[in-house]
Amino acid sequence: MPSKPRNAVTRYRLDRRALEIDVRRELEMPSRRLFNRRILTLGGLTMLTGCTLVDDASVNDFLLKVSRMNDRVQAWLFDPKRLAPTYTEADLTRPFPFNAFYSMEEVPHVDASTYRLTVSGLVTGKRTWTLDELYLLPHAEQITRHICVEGWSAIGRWGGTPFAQFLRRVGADTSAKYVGFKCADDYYESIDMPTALHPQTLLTFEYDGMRLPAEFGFPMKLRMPTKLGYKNPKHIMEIFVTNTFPGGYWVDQGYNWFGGS
Ligand SMILES: Nc1nc2c(c(=O)[nH]1)N[C@H]1C(S)=C(S)[C@@H](COP(=O)(O)O)O[C@H]1N2
Ligand SMILES: [Mo]
Repeated sequence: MPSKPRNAVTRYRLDRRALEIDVRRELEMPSRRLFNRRILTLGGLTMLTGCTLVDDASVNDFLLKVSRMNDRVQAWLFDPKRLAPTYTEADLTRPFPFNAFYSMEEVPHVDASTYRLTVSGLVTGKRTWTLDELYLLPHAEQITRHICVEGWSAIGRWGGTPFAQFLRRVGADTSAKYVGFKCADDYYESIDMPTALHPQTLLTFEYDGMRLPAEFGFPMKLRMPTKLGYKNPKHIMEIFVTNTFPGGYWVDQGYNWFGGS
């Protein structure tokens, strides 16, 4: 189990509503039911977290502790070999929904000719990559379901390179805890190493057989069918390997970090 990202927790502003949504979601997930039935009663949780729910601050603290506890439980429940469901062409959702923390008009337009992907942190191959170099990497495809916490899901077809192979290629320390992402908008994300190495985690350059359109994350989106939508960064500019908890755009506003689907 990864250790608790303690420092990160106290640093961040909390969004009470986001935390409540998170806790409610956790309670409803079938994969958590065993865990839930045993201890996920309000009384059980206050006991486990050592919280007293006397004021807003303590409710926030409680919800955040539940969320961090769930990070660890999810990481522990995560089976690195279990595959998310895949679908057929006939199942594709058309049109595929766009989502970001801004509207379609504000989508970043990354210039393909000057674009460089930076790979940094705990890797032996610190360098930048051009798109042409990235397009030569081994190719894989998936048709999977993207699930957004805002209440929609959609089946899409993505093409790109298996992320585990890419990490090995750049000499990543795969015993490190996190892989972090910086994006061309103000978005950032981080994931656990077992998910980074999962066989269905793809660094994608294509959507439905075409170059990834701007709104879906050109030049690349990390696609993980084992994680919720917000964990899948678009417009990736930098990938880094680290043991220091990097947080994420929504996580730092109170969303659950592990974000398994
Ligand atoms: N760079 C960046 N990546 C992002 C986001 C964003 O706002 N910026 N939004 C996330 C969320 S909440 C979702 S649901 C998906 C939406 O991806 P789509 O537009 O391809 O459907 O992107 C995720 N990755
Ligand atoms: Mo989302």
